[in-house]
Amino acid sequence: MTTERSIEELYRDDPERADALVFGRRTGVSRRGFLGGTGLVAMTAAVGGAIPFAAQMPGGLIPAAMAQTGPAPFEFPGKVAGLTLLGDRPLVAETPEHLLDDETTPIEKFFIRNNGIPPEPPADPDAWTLTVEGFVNEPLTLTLGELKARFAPVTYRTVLECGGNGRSFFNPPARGNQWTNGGAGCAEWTGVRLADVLKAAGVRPEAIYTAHYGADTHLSGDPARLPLSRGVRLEKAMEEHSLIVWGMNGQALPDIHGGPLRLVIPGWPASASHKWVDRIVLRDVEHDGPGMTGTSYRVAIRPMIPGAEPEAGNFRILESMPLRSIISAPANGTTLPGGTRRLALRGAAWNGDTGVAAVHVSVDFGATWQAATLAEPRNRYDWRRWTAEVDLPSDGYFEVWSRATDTDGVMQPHIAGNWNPQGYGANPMHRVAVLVG
Ligand SMILES: Nc1nc2c(c(=O)[nH]1)N[C@H]1C(S)=C(S)[C@@H](COP(=O)(O)O)O[C@H]1N2
Ligand SMILES: [Mo]
Repeated sequence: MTTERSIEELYRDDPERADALVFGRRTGVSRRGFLGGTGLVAMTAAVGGAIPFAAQMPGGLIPAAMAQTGPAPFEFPGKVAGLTLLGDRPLVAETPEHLLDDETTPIEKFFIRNNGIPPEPPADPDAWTLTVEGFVNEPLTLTLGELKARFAPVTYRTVLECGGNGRSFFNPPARGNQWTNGGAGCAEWTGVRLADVLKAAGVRPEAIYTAHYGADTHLSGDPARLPLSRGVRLEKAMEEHSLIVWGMNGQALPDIHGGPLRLVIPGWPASASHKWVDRIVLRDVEHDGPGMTGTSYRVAIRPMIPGAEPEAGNFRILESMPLRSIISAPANGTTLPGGTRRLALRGAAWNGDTGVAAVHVSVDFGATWQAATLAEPRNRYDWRRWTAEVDLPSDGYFEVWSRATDTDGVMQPHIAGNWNPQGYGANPMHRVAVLVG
């Protein structure tokens, strides 16, 4: 099979076929950039330098330097200009990996994911109400002011990550926003434990699932339709890190992030972290709101053929998020002065319900790996920041790869596996191109 040969061999033997194999004569490729011309020479010219470890590059991997198009310009009050706009109705914008370089993701860099139209900000945030009902002993309606007064406040730094994060790495492309790794951020969330509020309402023994409702409206303008309504198993809702939140990074929760009140259910798809939350219903069955059924937030039970028609009954709801690592410095496409032989790297790694045990980096397409130094997480569901220094043997084109290992010893894969129609769970190693000289 040709895919087992190196890119260099492929290009040497049959440049045209190599281009077809590597860059694909298929429609999905345009979003990842297009290389005109043929051969390793053209590839070298396109990336602007020699590829010293080209012989080790696995077949079928497009050089990271070419695996992208320029970001769409993005302007939004309170946000930096460098976010990548993925959609404007509803508004969706991700944080490029190099802007996830802070210990705690600042609000101005935090990704945005709306499914509908946000509500008008209330004149008096403390008058916002939250109702808890369904399988509870005593339905409860509390104002935000009462929530703050009645329950013990807590602050955790936890990752909020869109269920579709990494979707753009699927091949063939999966339906939905084409997130790279930036549908995630790690912020300090202040609020009260969801468990405390549910207990105050009295959880009945039949309750097994939550359903979340908010004040945003459907894009169609139809008041009878909900933009999104997801929920989680009761055990997850009762975890100590599952919060009802009014503060983000020490400030009042911004409108765009669900202010004045939202849920933060860390480790699970952020779609469960309902923004503008005003009602939580306890159910005796799994929730069936928009975003809970069909192939929405669902992954294949039996692995399916990539691109195939989904088979009814072969899907389960996505719960704990997959393992991911990013290189936040240097940025993809960085040029370093000729003669640079040592390079400092920074990044972050996180996963869903367990934790990160290690991060390794490679500058030779995974032929050799070196361990990064990990900072301790502040609390469960925090990300782990990492640093490393690597040697570069010469001038030329390099790719820095990062690969996390979780506390069960499971690593990130080279490519996005377990293809599913709406593209959940893609967590390949992160790759950043650098050019020396
Ligand atoms: N009410 C409401 N809550 C919502 C959403 C939404 O559209 N409406 N989107 C969800 C999804 S899919 C994600 S990824 C996160 C995004 O949170 P952020 O915009 O604060 O980053 O909010 C979740 N909560
Ligand atoms: Mo999401």
